[in-house]
Parts: sequence; structure tokens; C-alpha cells
Amino acid sequence: MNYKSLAVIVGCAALLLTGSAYADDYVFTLKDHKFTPEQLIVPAGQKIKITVRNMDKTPAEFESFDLNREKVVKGGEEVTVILGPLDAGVYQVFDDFHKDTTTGTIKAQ
Ligand SMILES: [Cu+2]
Repeated sequence: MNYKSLAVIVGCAALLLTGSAYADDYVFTLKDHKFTPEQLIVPAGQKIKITVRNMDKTPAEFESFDLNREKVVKGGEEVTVILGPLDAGVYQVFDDFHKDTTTGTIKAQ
């Protein structure tokens, strides 16, 4: 092994640890069919990556008419949603499979 391959391995390990190339990673957790946090605060005016983590056993569908997004998240799994750059404001999100109980917002500021 030379230094170059070592550097590649260390670089890959760092990427695995941080999980993404995005500077900021925002997490929406679904548990007992509730979003945590209820309102996710993100920066306006830049691209952001949101991880939607479903801690429930049943599938969810992360959906937002405001943001024009719809993505199924299986029970115990997670998906990533790329958004933005967003204008400052509050955007409604919900779980389309449990829309009576499971709503939240994303606030860009
Ligand atoms: Cu839907």
C-alpha cells in the first residue's frame, strides 16, 4: 500500500462517517406517526439535503405540495430529499399514508 491508496481509503472512510458531501444534513424523524422536529429549520437560499428517517414499522410517504416532493419511506428505513434553494417561508409537509395524524413544516430562514 502506498500513500496515495491510503489517502483514498481515509477519504472514503471520512465520507462514510459524514454520510454525505453536503455541508449540512437535516433530519426529519418519523416516530409514532409524528414528525420530530415538528418544524425543521433550514437555511433559505441554498441547496439542502434532508434525511427522512422512518422509525415506525409501517411505511410512510413523505409528501409536500408546497415543495413538490413525494417519496415513500419503508418502515425502519430512510430516504434523502434534496431541496432548494428555498425562498424564506414555511412549507407544509405530511405523511400521505397517515395524513390525519402526521404533519410538519419546514421553515426556511
Ligand atoms: Cu402521495
